[in-house]
Amino acid sequence: MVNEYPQVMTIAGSDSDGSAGMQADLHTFFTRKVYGISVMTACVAGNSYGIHASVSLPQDFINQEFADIAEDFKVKATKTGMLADSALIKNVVENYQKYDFGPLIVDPVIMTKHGNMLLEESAFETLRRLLVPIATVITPNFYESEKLTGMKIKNDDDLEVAAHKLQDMGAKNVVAKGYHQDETQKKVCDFVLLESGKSFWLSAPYHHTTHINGTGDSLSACIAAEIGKEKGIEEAIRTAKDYVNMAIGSEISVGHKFGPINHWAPNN
Ligand code: PXL
Repeated sequence: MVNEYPQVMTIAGSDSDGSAGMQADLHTFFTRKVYGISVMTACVAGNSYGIHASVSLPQDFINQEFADIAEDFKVKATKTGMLADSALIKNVVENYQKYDFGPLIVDPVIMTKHGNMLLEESAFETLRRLLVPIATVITPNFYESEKLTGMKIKNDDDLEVAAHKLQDMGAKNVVAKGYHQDETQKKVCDFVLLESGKSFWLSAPYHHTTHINGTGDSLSACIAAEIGKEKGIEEAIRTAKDYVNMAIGSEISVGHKFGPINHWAPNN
């Protein structure tokens, strides 16, 4: 009996403060009861005040990470996070296509919530051309939907149009996350467009908290985890929205400023 236990992979950057990136993915995998495998692409030095340095890992090293995982494990679903630059995106796409790592959930990470860039602007086109078309599920936030589609999104109708554009660009299923910058808003509503053409809105309360680091990472990681357990795509997306909503709603006291979400909350 080899490789029976569901294994799910993240291809992402390490965030030294543990709140986002690969660490948030692994927290999510752990609490969703899948075994987490990780290809590290980059490392970010930071804390709850912000990000202060970042480096990309050498391509040869990343190739070896992929080869070692492919040789030994049975990955049932994969997600991407921070891919830093164009060369790294190309390398990751080549490696993903070389092996069988299951469906791909793309979190098109461009910028942190606090304005630090995690993807070079010159790589936006590579993201559009190479990664969006192979996404089983793509989970852009509001800003990323604008950057990927070139649209200015002003309302719910625009978000629906953006989701359709992303599907036209090749992503099979789209979770276009809604606006959440307005302190007075009561809800955060995400638009979901499935491969079948079915679409619906998912809404959750807006939480007044500074502890939202890792929200997007955890949403896409939870979708990957559920798909890794052979749940359907719609169920995986609904579970992930509930999971992240509960994790945002139950603050843990870590760090002085912008803290993490609470990955234990959904299991309490
Ligand atoms: O949450 C986006 C994100 C992704 N990946 C890394 C990060 C962050 C945000 O801080 O540090 C490595």
